[in-house]
Amino acid sequence: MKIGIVCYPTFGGSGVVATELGINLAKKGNDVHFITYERPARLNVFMGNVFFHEVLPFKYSLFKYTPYETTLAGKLVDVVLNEKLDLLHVHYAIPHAAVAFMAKSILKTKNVNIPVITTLHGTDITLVGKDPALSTVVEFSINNSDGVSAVSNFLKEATLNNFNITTEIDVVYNFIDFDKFRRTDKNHFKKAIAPDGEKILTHISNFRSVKRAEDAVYIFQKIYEKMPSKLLMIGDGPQRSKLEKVCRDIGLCDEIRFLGKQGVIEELLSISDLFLLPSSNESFGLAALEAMALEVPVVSTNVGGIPEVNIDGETGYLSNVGDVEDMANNAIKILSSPEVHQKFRENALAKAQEFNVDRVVPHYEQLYRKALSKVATELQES
Ligand code: GMT
Repeated sequence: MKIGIVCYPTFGGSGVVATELGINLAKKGNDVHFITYERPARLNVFMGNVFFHEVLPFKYSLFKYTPYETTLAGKLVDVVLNEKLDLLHVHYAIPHAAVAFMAKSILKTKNVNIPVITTLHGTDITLVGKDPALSTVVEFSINNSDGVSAVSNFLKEATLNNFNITTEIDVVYNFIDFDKFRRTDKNHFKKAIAPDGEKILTHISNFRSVKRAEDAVYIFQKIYEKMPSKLLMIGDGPQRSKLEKVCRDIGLCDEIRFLGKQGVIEELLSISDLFLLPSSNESFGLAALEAMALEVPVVSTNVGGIPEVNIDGETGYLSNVGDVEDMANNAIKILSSPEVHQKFRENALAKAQEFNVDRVVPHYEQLYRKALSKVATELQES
């Protein structure tokens, strides 16, 4: 099959899922065309059947904003026609689902009926998408997709509750490629970060307010009072300088390391003892799943789709949003006993295996087949 993938090319979860999906579809022999404004951050392999089409900004003095939607639609039409794509899979509804609808409509005038699959990832529904400024467009473009998936049961329900949805939504979870995400011995690295055997706690996010990364710092402060420990803050984003100030204010700059955006997070997770995910909203929590795949238990909030991944009392613990005290106590409970820690590690890995790429990617392929036959039936009927 020849598949076009549209996504945000950043380290954010939707871009990661889209890129890993594309790589795995290519491994299965499909031609995969990424169409986006930058090479996706996780697209760091060379494969003969993976292609990247950059959507370049179009500048003109009249434009206050670059008309990205228009240039993306133009590029989609061009790539579908010239590369003879069989389907388009767009990740994150805004603006990708609406742009795909535009491209599909243009292509229909050229006698090409391309199936469009939309994958909903999170804030495209729960935060940004339900804003009245965008909601009618989001609803329309979901209803006019040929296949729709959501990354958790929670997100599917949230979509049905927030919008008037007339199309079927399949739940296709985030997944893990265990060829890549396997714990490796990085003891030399661990020694550099924690020379005296301190516990290593990790938080990974894009430091947007929904991630409540400052809670990770305050949770760490409480853990540090009880046991020698270090905190790795991985990623970057709008809250970073505020977070660095918090670390200075509480006098823990030497114990908290800001590592910025990292490409090979599996190595950093390989030296981690516990993962902190204090988000106020999370439709799935890919970062938690990646930690669990590397045998790192997760202390998180209990919102959104997180309980579908992190099982309370088994793979980690769940607390109410903002309950820093409870999250710190839970972390201490896990880290204080090597036996308890080991049990949580094993459970985390076992749960992560349920989201193995080999189990999840076939669900996407099934969605593709369904969309292709829907469009074929439409053609026969027209
Ligand atoms: O929805 C977002 O905030 C953006 C998106 C991203 O691109 O980072 O994250 C979402 O998609 C991930 C992959 O499906 C999920 O694992 C994250 O839970 C989800 N983030 C939120 O819901 C906040």
